[in-house]
Amino acid sequence: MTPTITAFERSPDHGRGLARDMRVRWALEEVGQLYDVRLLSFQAMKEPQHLALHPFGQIPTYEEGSLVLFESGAIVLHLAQHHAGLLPDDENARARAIAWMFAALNTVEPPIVELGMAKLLEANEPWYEKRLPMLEQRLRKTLGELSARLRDAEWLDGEFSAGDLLMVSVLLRWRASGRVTEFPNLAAYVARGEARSAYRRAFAAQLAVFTAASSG
Ligand code: GTB
Repeated sequence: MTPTITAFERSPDHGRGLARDMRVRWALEEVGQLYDVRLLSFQAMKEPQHLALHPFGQIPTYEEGSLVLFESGAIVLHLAQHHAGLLPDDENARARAIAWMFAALNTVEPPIVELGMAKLLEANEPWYEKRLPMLEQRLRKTLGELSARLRDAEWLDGEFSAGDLLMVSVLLRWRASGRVTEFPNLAAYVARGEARSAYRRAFAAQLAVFTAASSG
């Protein structure tokens, strides 16, 4: 059965692959699973039909037969558990790869998003100048720790896994800020992820959606 995911009809990132359908598309491409995409406007995301699938009215969702999932991490984990290629067979290595998935979403993504959102939404607020260095320092600390663990390894723990897929996905938003010279090994790690053919196919697919919406 071909699963269906949801994505922005017109992504606010202008096709840069930063919206969270990208990580799901990438996982689908890594495991060789064909998929359909249902595109949604911001308005449609908040309507009852979509809220029945996603309690927070967001993208992405994943529908496969009677199964409906939301949360990009849960979707990637589901794909990794049901297809070969994104989690190691060894039980302990598998548990560690899943730990890296949680680390990406629970430890690394929050300070990246918080800094980005503050820059986007709070720049004119009286507290901004005081808050910014604190957010930057918090992110620098986390990235420094990740960088120290990765060193010059190709991936976080042996072979490429769903942990790397999510970590690279999360770091792409940091990379988009342009301030990557401080952690060259993380920048190189992100570039290795982007060089994977599955990533490139997923990126092209989401860009095609934005390009079509812009030319229409
Ligand atoms: N925790 C959820 C998950 O991982 O699936 C978060 C899902 C989420 O934040 N979805 C966003 C959404 O639907 C799209 S990805 N937002 C609409 C809404 O909440 O009303 C977030 C996103 C949006 C835009 C950019 N960008 O422009 O760069 C990057 C990321």
